Amino acid sequence: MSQLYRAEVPQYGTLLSLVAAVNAQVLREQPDVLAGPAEAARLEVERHGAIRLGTAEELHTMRRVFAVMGMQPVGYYDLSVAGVPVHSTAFRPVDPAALAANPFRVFTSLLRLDLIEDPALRQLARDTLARRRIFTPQALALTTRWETAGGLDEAEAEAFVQEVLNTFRWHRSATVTQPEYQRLSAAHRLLADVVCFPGPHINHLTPRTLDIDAAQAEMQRRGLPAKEVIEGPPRRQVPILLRQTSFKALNEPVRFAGDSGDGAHTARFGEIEQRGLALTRAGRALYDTLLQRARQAGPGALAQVFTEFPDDLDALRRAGLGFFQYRLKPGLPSTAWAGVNPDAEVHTLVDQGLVQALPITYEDFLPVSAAGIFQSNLAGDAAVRYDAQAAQAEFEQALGCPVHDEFALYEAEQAASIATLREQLRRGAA
Ligand code: OOG
Ligand code: NI
Repeated sequence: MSQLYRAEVPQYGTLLSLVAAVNAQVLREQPDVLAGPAEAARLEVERHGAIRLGTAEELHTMRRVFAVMGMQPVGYYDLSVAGVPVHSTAFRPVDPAALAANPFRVFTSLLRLDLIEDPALRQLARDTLARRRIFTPQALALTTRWETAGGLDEAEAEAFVQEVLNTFRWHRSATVTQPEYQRLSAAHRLLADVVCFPGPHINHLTPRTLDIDAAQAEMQRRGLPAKEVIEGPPRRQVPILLRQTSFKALNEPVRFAGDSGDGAHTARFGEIEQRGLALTRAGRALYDTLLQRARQAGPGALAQVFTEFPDDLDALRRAGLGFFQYRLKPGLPSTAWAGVNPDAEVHTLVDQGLVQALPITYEDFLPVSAAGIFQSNLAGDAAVRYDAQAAQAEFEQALGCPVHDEFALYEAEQAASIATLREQLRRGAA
């Protein structure tokens, strides 16, 4: 997919090379910046991407297809509150070993036709979407084979990847006439993007950078049309959650159906992200409160408002704001923990110098930031307001299963590391 996108969107290649240069510079200056060898190994492959689907059936099949690749739906994001008529999840690996090998995630949105007011337009969208098939028959057959046989052999797996790649390609030919495109686009540009094409083209890919401020400056220096502001928390000593910025979508030529003319569409862009510590529910609540306060205070208030958020790993851990993996400090002689209470509080064990706390990286997304990324790529739209409710139950019904609760996944990872640690201490102490 990365090769495909680089070929189709040349600016993405520029973005990759500038991110690699910035990361190399950071690693020269701060060799210990990554949590461990697993983090370092995955840095080069680390990406996320995004697609937007039109129907419940498409989402349902997409869930089956991603399952073949070990990717499961995590989190529910309601973007209607930000004027974008979709709700979303992220497909990603969930177990720590799979995440360490390759954490590729796909932010997947489903159009909410219930938020489109004009019934005739809603019908046009529904009818157009009902006619398209976004998966090749071979992709569907291989997905079914994986489900029934419990796996694919090497050749089938290779064929599966090639077939599924077709779903994410860009199509120059729209499935609607020019006047239809214009009606849909006038209601919401996102509606046109989802409805008017034969498939859910991947609309961006996002490498991970270790210094997003430097990468943003470098985008501007190299003439990429960068978004004005970085979404998410401000720059800090200890990065938390996720910071993101993008270059704006390209204007791409489109041919409309039935010889109704040529035009242009903007959908595809490039993004960069910097990931940091996964926050507990308490940490996230503090983040949300401060973010809201900063937005009310207006541009430029972010850094000042966030001085209230502890910016030191020990403080974050002691305050219960972040998730950590705990492990025995490597290289200690086994006599070091003789007489240590295996059930002592982990913070005590850290204080005694026996245990290390490694920050767990945030693998998910942020709804306010995602809305900012959407908006900056739907150029020129007046802000739309929806009087909508989150609709997680409907989303999960379309999906065919509940989404994972992201907090529960981090909590389980932290708890498993503590259980292993206590087991080791018990054995050492015995
Ligand atoms: C998805 C935008 C959200 C992110 O990184 O938060 C996103 C889209 O534009 O379809 O990718
Ligand atoms: Ni993104």
